[in-house]
Amino acid sequence: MPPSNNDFGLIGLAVMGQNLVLNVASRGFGVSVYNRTPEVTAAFVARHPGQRLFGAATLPEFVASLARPRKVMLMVKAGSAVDAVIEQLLPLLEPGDIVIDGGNSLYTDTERRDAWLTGLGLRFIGAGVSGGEEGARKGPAIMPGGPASTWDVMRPVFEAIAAKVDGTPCVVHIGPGGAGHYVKMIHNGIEYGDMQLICEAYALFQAAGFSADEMAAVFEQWNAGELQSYLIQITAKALAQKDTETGRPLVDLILDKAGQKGTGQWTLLNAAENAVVISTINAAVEARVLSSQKAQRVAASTQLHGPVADLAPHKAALVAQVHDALYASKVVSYAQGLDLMRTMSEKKQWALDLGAIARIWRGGCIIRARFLNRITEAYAQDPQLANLMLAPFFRDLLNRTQLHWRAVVALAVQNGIAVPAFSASLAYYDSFRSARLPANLLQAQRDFFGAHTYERIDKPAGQWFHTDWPEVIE
Ligand code: NBP
Repeated sequence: MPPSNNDFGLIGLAVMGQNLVLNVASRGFGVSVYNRTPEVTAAFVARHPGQRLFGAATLPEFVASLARPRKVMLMVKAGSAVDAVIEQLLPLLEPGDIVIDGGNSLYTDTERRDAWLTGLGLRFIGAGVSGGEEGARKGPAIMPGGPASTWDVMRPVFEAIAAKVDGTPCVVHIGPGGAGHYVKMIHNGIEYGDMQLICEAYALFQAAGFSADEMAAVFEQWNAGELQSYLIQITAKALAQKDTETGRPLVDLILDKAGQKGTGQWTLLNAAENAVVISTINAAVEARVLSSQKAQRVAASTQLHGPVADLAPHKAALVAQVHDALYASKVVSYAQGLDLMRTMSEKKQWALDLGAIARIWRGGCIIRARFLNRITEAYAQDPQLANLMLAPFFRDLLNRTQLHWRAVVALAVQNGIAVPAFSASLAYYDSFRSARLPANLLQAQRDFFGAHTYERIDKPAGQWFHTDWPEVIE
């Protein structure tokens, strides 16, 4: 006899869905599951006997197995599949039922779906879920958007399945509408930045002649200190991994073409729309794009000249210098991501709690890291903080590390090693701390060719001037 009062339903039994279901079931909830391809459902349920799992062969059977108000989570491929599943569910649901999209949906799609379902009397939550397969199974970071009243209903389930750090669940109500998926998008953008910064450290160590094992030891050591993070930890393990076929370090055999699924590009587009600088994430996305142009790079490598990279003489000093360059660049990257979230929060009136967001990112998700505590503390001290770099802890850190950071970027440039994220972060830092930038000349140029006018430093702000510039004879 099929159940009629299961607590939770999940549609989409691929990697994320399966692991999330096991997580929910392990917390004592009765879970119903459905997958478009029914064989997947049957095989999944058969693999997990003894759990409170009900595998429905049809959607009506699935919906009928759930207690009211029904709580249905979608873990299907982002995009049109989400709309297709919602369309199929609509005739089966009743007002008050809750649909949760846990995939990586674009936040504007979430806003559209929120208006659509709310208009039909249903309740909708767009929830970012981070942590990949392992996070889904053991506890992800969850970023749910939607109305606070719907969050109240879902809170016990979300808090039970989320990762815990110091006993605190890595989930918080992010804000209304698309806020949850928006914050997940920024999380992914920051993840791009973190990964690229680590890869640039790796490139420098390689040029200095470090073996993969030596590098693994450095990352291992860093993981015991201020840079402790999941990404540093897995980097150490990835570098230490040997290929079973050749015995060589596996990383040496992996093709240097990076893939991407689009959340980084979405973040860039959003930053451009809001005129917010996220140059570290930008550099990271572009680095992946350039990496994918392998054939062109191989052809260019024989035609375009650069210095022969030799950082061997710097090997001893490099570990401490690169550590600081990585740390400082990471701070800049987070400062930029937080600035973008603050800007969007004001524009959309989401009232994002940036300190709480940093707190839930401490566990479960890919960017989990020790230093996120410092971000939470910074916003606790000053909720109106304009830029993370100005919080006392981060200001002191940047002041302390900037000389090493410069040394690393200079060394990289002199040796022809591309460090786009290190250098973009440093340029942001130097621009941000410059009381005067060369934009005065830029204003002169604009006024010269377009009569765009300019303000003067010796006259009150808001007074605009135009000069009759000399005629150009070509
Ligand atoms: P996928 O993104 O690969 O999606 C596969 C699932 O979608 C299968 O269950 C498939 O059913 C179902 N599906 C598709 Br495709 N089209 C459908 C349709 N028209 N109607 C109904 N079902 C459809 O799965 P995933 O990697 O587990 O990711 C799920 C979501 O979580 C995605 O949005 C993803 O971006 C996000 N996410 C993934 C990760 C990760 O590490 N993988 C991490 C964080 C977030 P089928 O079996 O019948 O083909």
